[in-house]
Amino acid sequence: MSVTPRPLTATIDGRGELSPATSTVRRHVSQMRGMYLDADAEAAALRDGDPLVYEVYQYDMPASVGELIPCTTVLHPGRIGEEFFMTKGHYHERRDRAEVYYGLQGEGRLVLAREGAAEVVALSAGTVAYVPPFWAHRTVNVGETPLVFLAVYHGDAGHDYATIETDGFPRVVLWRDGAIEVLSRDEA
Ligand code: M6P
Ligand code: ZN
Repeated sequence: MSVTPRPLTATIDGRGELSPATSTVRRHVSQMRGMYLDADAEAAALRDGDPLVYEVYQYDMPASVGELIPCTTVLHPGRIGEEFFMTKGHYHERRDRAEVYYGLQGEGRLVLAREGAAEVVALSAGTVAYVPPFWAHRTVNVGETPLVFLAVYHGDAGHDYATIETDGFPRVVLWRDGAIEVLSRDEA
């Protein structure tokens, strides 16, 4: 039985942690096996202490459409080979659910994909980004400090990671020849 939430206020501290939070996710390279292009670099990172890639601090709400779930993500700086640290990325299980991101710190990219189409937009402090229904979304930290952002999405949206694990994203964001490059995955 779902509980009707009470009004809530929460704070986001200087490192991006939402408090109070009811769930926390910490993803290391080992929890994203196969998602980076460079398998040798991934293996080296796993041998070299399995770095923490990102943290998510969420205040869970009932899984119904009228609810909104707030969460913050702290995506650490780093690379696996040429590829910048990134989130796993997901579609919403209910594909017609949208999401809003608000950038708080750092310099990143939001990669969006739908049926072969792809868009990559900048996400930094002060950016409001709208993830429309039906678009898969992944964030990438292209800077040297943590990328921190707030996300708000529908209570019943759900996360579909399996489709991304199978299909991947059509764009990759790399550090190549001294510059940030966005390339088609097939040509990278
Ligand atoms: C954002 C939101 C969350 C998501 C998080 C990490 O904060 O979209 O719903 O969990 O990013 O991304 P992912 O779930 O793809 O690892
Ligand atoms: Zn989402």
